[in-house]
Amino acid sequence: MKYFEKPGADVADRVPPGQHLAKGFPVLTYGDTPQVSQADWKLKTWGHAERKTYTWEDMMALPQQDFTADFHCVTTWSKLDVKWTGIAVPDFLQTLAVEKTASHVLLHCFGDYTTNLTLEDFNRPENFFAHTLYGEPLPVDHGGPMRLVVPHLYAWKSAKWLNGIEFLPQENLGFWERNGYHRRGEPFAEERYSGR
Ligand SMILES: Nc1nc2c(c(=O)[nH]1)N[C@H]1C(S)=C(S)[C@@H](COP(=O)(O)O)O[C@H]1N2
Ligand SMILES: [Mo]
Repeated sequence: MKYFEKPGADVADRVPPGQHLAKGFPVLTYGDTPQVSQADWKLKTWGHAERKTYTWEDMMALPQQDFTADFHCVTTWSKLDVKWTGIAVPDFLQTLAVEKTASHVLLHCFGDYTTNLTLEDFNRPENFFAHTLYGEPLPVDHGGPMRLVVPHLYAWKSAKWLNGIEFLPQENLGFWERNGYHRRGEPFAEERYSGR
């Protein structure tokens, strides 16, 4: 069986160094897969920002957009042109008062996974909250009912089963970042591990 494809010349410049194209869309989860219905799903914000709770309906009332994005897992597989639907992060942040002192976020998930981003890496128009994958409700293995997607960084930053955004005046490391992964994780710079 052949699990990986060699990138063709047409897409070679979109595949970061040390990465291969995956067949299909692998699932990568640390620990158990949380089962969360749309009715039970809630997203909280706290820290150096307004304290709010968004329900599923609140998110559906925001502008919805289709996104096509490349996906790079640090374990060396990439998948190009993944098709999603969701809410752009800047559109979401329009609805929230963030304090000037906030410079970083720590993303929280059902199941207690966390990952960190600078506010600058979080608040980009190509980042989005995804609830639909290839026109179908986001499968639970891929983070359904709602996940974040941050295409410009390794996919461990794309928090599945997202349920909280903590706004911070400094960098607090997330789960993998505390366990040796790079604090930022830019695939074209091969920022895989922290070197500690
Ligand atoms: N909550 C949560 N989010 C997570 C993970 C996880 O274990 N738990 N794994 C991360 C990693 S390492 C990758 S590569 C992607 C995998 O997403 P996928 O399973 O949809 O391919 O999700 C990221 N988000
Ligand atoms: Mo990953």
